[in-house]
Amino acid sequence: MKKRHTITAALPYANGPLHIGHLAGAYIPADIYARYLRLKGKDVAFVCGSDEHGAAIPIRAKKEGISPQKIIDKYHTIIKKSFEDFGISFDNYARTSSKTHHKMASEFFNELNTKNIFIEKESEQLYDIEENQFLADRYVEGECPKCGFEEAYGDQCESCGSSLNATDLINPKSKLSGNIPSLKKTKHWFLPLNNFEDFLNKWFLKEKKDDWKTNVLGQVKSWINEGLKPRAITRDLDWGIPVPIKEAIGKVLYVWFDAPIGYISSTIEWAERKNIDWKPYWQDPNTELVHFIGKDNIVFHCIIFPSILSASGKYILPSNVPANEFLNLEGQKISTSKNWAIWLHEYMEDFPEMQDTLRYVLTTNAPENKDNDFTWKDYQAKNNNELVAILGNFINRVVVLTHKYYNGKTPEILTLNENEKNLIDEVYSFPKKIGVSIEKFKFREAINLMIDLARLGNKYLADTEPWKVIKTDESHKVDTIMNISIQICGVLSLICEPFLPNTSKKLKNQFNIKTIKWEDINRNNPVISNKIEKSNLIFRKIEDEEIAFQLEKLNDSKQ
Ligand code: B3M
Ligand code: ZN
Repeated sequence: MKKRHTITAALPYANGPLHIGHLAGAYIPADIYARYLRLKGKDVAFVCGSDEHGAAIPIRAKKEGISPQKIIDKYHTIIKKSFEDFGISFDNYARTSSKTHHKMASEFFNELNTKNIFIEKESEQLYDIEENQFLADRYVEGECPKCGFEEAYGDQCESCGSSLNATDLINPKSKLSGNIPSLKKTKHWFLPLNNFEDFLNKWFLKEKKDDWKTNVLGQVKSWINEGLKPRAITRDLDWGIPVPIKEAIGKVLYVWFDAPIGYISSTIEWAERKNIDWKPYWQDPNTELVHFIGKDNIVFHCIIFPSILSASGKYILPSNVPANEFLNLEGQKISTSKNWAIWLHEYMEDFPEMQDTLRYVLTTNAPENKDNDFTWKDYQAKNNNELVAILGNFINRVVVLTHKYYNGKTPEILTLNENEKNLIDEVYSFPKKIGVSIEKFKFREAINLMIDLARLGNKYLADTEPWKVIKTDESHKVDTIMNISIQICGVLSLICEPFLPNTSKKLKNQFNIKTIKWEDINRNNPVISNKIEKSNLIFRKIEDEEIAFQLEKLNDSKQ
């Protein structure tokens, strides 16, 4: 493992609130990874921020009838609050409208421009005569020339993931007026990706990448093999970071040029606050850089941004980009425009204090290797049959029995039989096994292991039946059973932290456990305290009516 870890999660556009697809795609996996590494005592910078440029913002502003500035202020606040609500533990959450970021993105452009990396070219671009505006990116939609998807944007197709130039679209239509665009000449600065093919081939095809997901590698290799084309990194728009040279007055940087640099700017802000140097987090080869994203962002993180970083020459490249596939909702694609989504701020109103339930369901059901479906029925089943019936039930039984037999005090182990020795070994093998899965970005596997430990605890109680043994327990066998069970609760309280941070906090309080390093959770160091607090149940059952209400709400609000 490297010495230092820079973990990024895709910068959400500040043009709308967050939904469950966002959490499942990038933020929960990134948060599990960051929390786990911190528990291992690693030096971690986990950064993110709002993406406040690009056509997404003025389009939303037009729809809501307010200024782009009001839009970003409004949604930045809502998004930031949702991340806090769901315990996404960013070290810094920045905004790309900040001074630090404008400066950093401009410096990147200037550096590459001085090195003559870009090509300047006049070309015909799509133009809406009625609206008096060039149509790029989300201002235009049409058929994807690669896969035939009819709602591809001017810069990419979200269906097949290809990156496009607006003029590649078949039957393009202006999103502003619905008109068929005409063509108009304009000058732009292009990043000639074709010049980076050697670099990318070497990095991707020659360096070992066995630990990368096959879906990510497959996409990237096929794009490289098809041959890469120059991509304009400037736009004729009035919203964005001004291109910092005289010849480009009135033009702004393409949002996907500046946004990934936002990860660096966010790290700079964080480092300034801590009074440390940001550079090792981006420039020292002993740093592991990992980008957590959804699959529609692969091209930008695996081809375009690495090319920009390599052109500068000072930066490290990502060690991994564990992109997730998409999460569908009740069998249909999540869609903001059709209002087919579960919005995080609304979830919080309907299920206050139940953030961990959603984290749990979205992790056990994460679209790690293929698209997956979220259904309210499954959400209820996972909550009731796993969190309540396995984890909650085990904890509750241990607390109740310890209070009944020992007044909340932990009894001592007197003797251990072979089975119990093996059981204790097994209990303490979980942190290691879970760590291995997390380090491979297999978060479903990791969280299932965590629940397996609670299952093991339940089985132990069912097999040993302390409630029967206690009646004739001259040899104090129950002391041992309860001591081991309390240790299992202690281990659970620690290893559930990356997945269920609120629950972990409650359990640690209840069992009087202090946080220790992940490696220190081992059998030489029993996780146990003298006293256990009484407390309310940590999970609650979800009733059929609550699910029926959610389904009705979802269907009624569909547009
Ligand atoms: N703003 C796009 C998205 O939400 C985006 C990511 C930027 S990461 C640098 O798909
Ligand atoms: Zn496509």
